[in-house]
Amino acid sequence: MKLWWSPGTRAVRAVWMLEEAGVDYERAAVDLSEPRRDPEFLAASPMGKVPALEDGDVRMWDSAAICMYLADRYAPDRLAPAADSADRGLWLQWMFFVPGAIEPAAAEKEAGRLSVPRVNGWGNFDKMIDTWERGLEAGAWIVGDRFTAADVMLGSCAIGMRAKGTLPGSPVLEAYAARCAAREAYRRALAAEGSAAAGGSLGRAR
Ligand SMILES: N[C@@H](CCC(=O)N[C@@H](CS)C(=O)NCC(=O)O)C(=O)O
Repeated sequence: MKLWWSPGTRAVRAVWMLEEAGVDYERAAVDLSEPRRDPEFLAASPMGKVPALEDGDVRMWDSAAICMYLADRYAPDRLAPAADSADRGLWLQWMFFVPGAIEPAAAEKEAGRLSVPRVNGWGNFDKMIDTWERGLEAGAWIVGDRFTAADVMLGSCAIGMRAKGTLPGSPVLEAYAARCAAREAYRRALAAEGSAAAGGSLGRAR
Protein backbone atom coordinates (compact mmCIF):
# COMPACT_ATOMS: atom_id res chain seq x y z
CA MET A 1 0.00 0.00 0.00
CA LYS A 2 1.33 3.42 -0.90
CA LEU A 3 0.32 6.67 0.77
CA TRP A 4 1.04 9.92 -1.04
CA TRP A 5 1.81 12.28 1.74
CA SER A 6 3.36 15.55 2.80
CA PRO A 7 4.26 16.73 6.33
CA GLY A 8 2.05 19.21 8.14
CA THR A 9 -1.04 18.39 6.06
CA ARG A 10 -4.27 16.43 6.31
CA ALA A 11 -2.21 13.40 5.27
CA VAL A 12 -1.37 12.93 8.94
CA ARG A 13 -4.91 11.57 9.33
CA ALA A 14 -4.18 8.74 6.91
CA VAL A 15 -0.83 7.95 8.58
CA TRP A 16 -2.49 7.94 12.01
CA MET A 17 -5.26 5.70 10.66
CA LEU A 18 -2.79 3.25 9.12
CA GLU A 19 -0.93 3.12 12.42
CA GLU A 20 -4.16 2.51 14.35
CA ALA A 21 -5.14 -0.24 11.91
CA GLY A 22 -1.68 -1.83 12.04
CA VAL A 23 -1.35 -2.05 8.26
CA ASP A 24 1.98 -2.11 6.40
CA TYR A 25 2.44 0.83 4.06
CA GLU A 26 4.98 2.96 2.37
CA ARG A 27 4.92 6.75 2.26
CA ALA A 28 5.74 8.66 -0.89
CA ALA A 29 6.47 12.31 -0.12
CA VAL A 30 4.96 14.99 -2.33
CA ASP A 31 6.64 18.38 -2.50
CA LEU A 32 3.65 20.70 -2.43
CA SER A 33 5.82 23.74 -3.09
CA GLU A 34 6.65 22.30 -6.51
CA PRO A 35 3.87 23.27 -9.01
CA ARG A 36 4.59 20.31 -11.29
CA ARG A 37 3.16 17.12 -9.90
CA ASP A 38 4.43 13.60 -10.56
CA PRO A 39 2.06 11.98 -13.14
CA GLU A 40 1.96 8.82 -11.02
CA PHE A 41 0.75 10.94 -8.08
CA LEU A 42 -1.83 12.69 -10.27
CA ALA A 43 -3.19 9.31 -11.32
CA ALA A 44 -4.04 8.70 -7.67
CA SER A 45 -4.96 12.30 -6.86
CA PRO A 46 -6.30 14.29 -9.82
CA MET A 47 -6.53 17.48 -7.75
CA GLY A 48 -2.86 17.12 -6.87
CA LYS A 49 -3.69 17.08 -3.17
CA VAL A 50 -2.55 14.88 -0.30
CA PRO A 51 -3.37 12.44 1.05
CA ALA A 52 -3.95 9.89 -1.71
CA LEU A 53 -3.80 6.13 -1.43
CA GLU A 54 -2.94 3.24 -3.69
CA ASP A 55 -3.96 -0.18 -2.44
CA GLY A 56 -3.83 -2.82 -5.16
CA ASP A 57 -6.33 -1.70 -7.78
CA VAL A 58 -7.75 0.97 -5.50
CA ARG A 59 -6.64 4.54 -6.10
CA MET A 60 -8.34 7.17 -4.03
CA TRP A 61 -7.91 10.56 -2.44
CA ASP A 62 -9.53 12.55 0.37
CA SER A 63 -8.59 12.00 4.01
CA ALA A 64 -12.12 11.20 5.22
CA ALA A 65 -12.73 8.72 2.43
CA ILE A 66 -9.34 7.11 3.00
CA CYS A 67 -9.96 6.77 6.74
CA MET A 68 -13.36 5.19 6.13
CA TYR A 69 -11.93 2.83 3.53
CA LEU A 70 -9.07 1.73 5.79
CA ALA A 71 -11.33 1.26 8.81
CA ASP A 72 -13.91 -0.79 6.91
CA ARG A 73 -11.38 -2.86 5.06
CA TYR A 74 -8.64 -3.38 7.65
CA ALA A 75 -10.18 -2.80 11.07
CA PRO A 76 -13.90 -3.65 10.81
CA ASP A 77 -15.71 -3.79 14.15
CA ARG A 78 -12.78 -1.99 15.69
CA LEU A 79 -12.17 1.36 13.98
CA ALA A 80 -15.47 1.20 12.04
CA PRO A 81 -18.74 -0.03 13.55
CA ALA A 82 -20.28 -2.81 11.45
CA ALA A 83 -22.74 -1.69 8.77
CA ASP A 84 -25.65 -3.28 10.65
CA SER A 85 -24.67 -2.05 14.11
CA ALA A 86 -26.55 0.63 16.00
CA ASP A 87 -23.45 2.85 16.09
CA ARG A 88 -22.91 2.92 12.32
CA GLY A 89 -25.20 5.85 11.56
CA LEU A 90 -23.67 8.02 14.25
CA TRP A 91 -20.19 7.07 13.08
CA LEU A 92 -20.97 8.15 9.50
CA GLN A 93 -22.47 11.38 10.75
CA TRP A 94 -19.31 12.33 12.70
CA MET A 95 -17.01 11.26 9.87
CA PHE A 96 -18.82 13.71 7.58
CA PHE A 97 -18.93 16.40 10.26
CA VAL A 98 -15.23 17.09 9.65
CA PRO A 99 -15.27 18.04 5.94
CA GLY A 100 -18.92 19.16 6.10
CA ALA A 101 -18.87 21.39 9.18
CA ILE A 102 -15.59 21.70 11.08
CA GLU A 103 -13.32 22.51 8.14
CA PRO A 104 -15.54 25.11 6.44
CA ALA A 105 -16.57 26.73 9.74
CA ALA A 106 -12.94 26.94 10.89
CA ALA A 107 -11.79 28.27 7.51
CA GLU A 108 -14.52 30.90 7.59
CA LYS A 109 -13.55 31.89 11.11
CA GLU A 110 -9.88 32.17 10.20
CA ALA A 111 -10.71 34.26 7.14
CA GLY A 112 -12.91 36.53 9.29
CA ARG A 113 -15.90 36.13 6.97
CA LEU A 114 -19.51 36.27 8.10
CA SER A 115 -21.60 33.14 7.93
CA VAL A 116 -25.17 32.75 6.76
CA PRO A 117 -26.07 29.91 9.14
CA ARG A 118 -29.34 28.86 7.48
CA VAL A 119 -27.76 28.63 4.06
CA ASN A 120 -24.37 27.19 4.89
CA GLY A 121 -24.35 23.48 5.67
CA TRP A 122 -21.95 24.10 8.54
CA GLY A 123 -24.10 26.67 10.30
CA ASN A 124 -21.44 28.86 11.86
CA PHE A 125 -18.34 28.39 13.98
CA ASP A 126 -20.07 28.64 17.37
CA LYS A 127 -22.85 26.28 16.40
CA MET A 128 -20.29 23.81 15.06
CA ILE A 129 -18.24 23.93 18.31
CA ASP A 130 -21.36 23.59 20.45
CA THR A 131 -22.54 20.56 18.47
CA TRP A 132 -19.11 18.91 18.67
CA GLU A 133 -18.94 19.48 22.45
CA ARG A 134 -22.39 18.00 22.93
CA GLY A 135 -21.32 14.96 20.92
CA LEU A 136 -18.67 14.32 23.54
CA GLU A 137 -21.02 14.64 26.53
CA ALA A 138 -21.59 10.91 26.73
CA GLY A 139 -17.99 9.79 26.93
CA ALA A 140 -14.33 10.01 26.02
CA TRP A 141 -14.82 9.12 22.33
CA ILE A 142 -17.33 10.40 19.82
CA VAL A 143 -19.15 7.10 19.09
CA GLY A 144 -19.96 4.59 21.80
CA ASP A 145 -17.28 3.84 24.35
CA ARG A 146 -14.32 3.16 22.09
CA PHE A 147 -11.93 4.95 19.80
CA THR A 148 -12.84 4.75 16.07
CA ALA A 149 -11.81 6.31 12.77
CA ALA A 150 -14.20 9.17 13.57
CA ASP A 151 -11.85 10.09 16.43
CA VAL A 152 -8.93 10.14 13.99
CA MET A 153 -10.80 12.67 11.86
CA LEU A 154 -12.16 14.77 14.72
CA GLY A 155 -9.03 14.34 16.81
CA SER A 156 -6.80 15.67 14.04
CA CYS A 157 -8.98 18.79 13.91
CA ALA A 158 -9.02 19.22 17.70
CA ILE A 159 -5.23 18.82 17.89
CA GLY A 160 -4.65 21.20 14.99
CA MET A 161 -7.09 23.80 16.28
CA ARG A 162 -5.63 23.60 19.77
CA ALA A 163 -2.19 24.26 18.31
CA LYS A 164 -3.49 27.25 16.34
CA GLY A 165 -5.40 28.60 19.34
CA THR A 166 -8.76 28.42 17.58
CA LEU A 167 -10.46 26.26 20.20
CA PRO A 168 -12.42 28.95 21.98
CA GLY A 169 -11.66 28.08 25.58
CA SER A 170 -13.48 24.77 25.39
CA PRO A 171 -12.30 22.48 28.21
CA VAL A 172 -14.21 19.59 26.59
CA LEU A 173 -12.41 19.92 23.25
CA GLU A 174 -9.06 20.72 24.86
CA ALA A 175 -9.31 17.49 26.88
CA TYR A 176 -10.41 15.55 23.80
CA ALA A 177 -7.42 16.90 21.84
CA ALA A 178 -5.11 15.80 24.66
CA ARG A 179 -6.69 12.31 24.77
CA CYS A 180 -6.31 11.89 21.03
CA ALA A 181 -2.73 13.21 21.00
CA ALA A 182 -1.80 10.66 23.69
CA ARG A 183 -2.63 7.70 21.41
CA GLU A 184 0.42 5.59 20.61
CA ALA A 185 -0.57 5.46 16.94
CA TYR A 186 -0.82 9.26 16.81
CA ARG A 187 2.66 9.55 18.32
CA ARG A 188 4.01 7.25 15.63
CA ALA A 189 2.31 9.37 12.98
CA LEU A 190 3.91 12.48 14.45
CA ALA A 191 7.31 10.80 14.51
CA ALA A 192 6.85 10.03 10.82
CA GLU A 193 6.26 13.74 10.17
CA GLY A 194 9.54 14.54 11.90
CA SER A 195 11.52 11.93 10.02
CA ALA A 196 10.45 13.48 6.72
CA ALA A 197 11.25 16.97 7.90
CA ALA A 198 14.72 15.64 8.66
CA GLY A 199 15.15 14.68 5.02
CA GLY A 200 13.45 11.33 4.38
CA SER A 201 11.50 11.42 1.14
CA LEU A 202 10.20 7.90 1.20
CA GLY A 203 9.36 6.21 4.43
CA ARG A 204 7.65 3.10 5.61
CA ALA A 205 6.02 2.19 8.83
CA ARG A 206 6.74 -1.35 9.68
N1 LIG B 1 -10.61 17.22 1.20
C1 LIG B 1 -9.23 16.87 1.04
C2 LIG B 1 -8.37 18.11 1.10
C3 LIG B 1 -6.91 17.80 0.82
C4 LIG B 1 -6.06 19.03 0.83
O1 LIG B 1 -6.56 20.17 0.63
N2 LIG B 1 -4.78 18.84 1.03
C5 LIG B 1 -3.84 19.96 1.01
C6 LIG B 1 -2.86 19.81 2.17
S1 LIG B 1 -3.72 19.83 3.74
C7 LIG B 1 -3.06 19.94 -0.27
O2 LIG B 1 -2.68 18.90 -0.75
N3 LIG B 1 -2.79 21.12 -0.83
C8 LIG B 1 -1.92 21.26 -1.99
C9 LIG B 1 -2.61 21.88 -3.16
O3 LIG B 1 -3.82 22.12 -3.13
O4 LIG B 1 -1.91 22.13 -4.13
C10 LIG B 1 -8.82 15.88 2.14
O5 LIG B 1 -9.40 15.92 3.23
O6 LIG B 1 -7.94 15.05 1.88
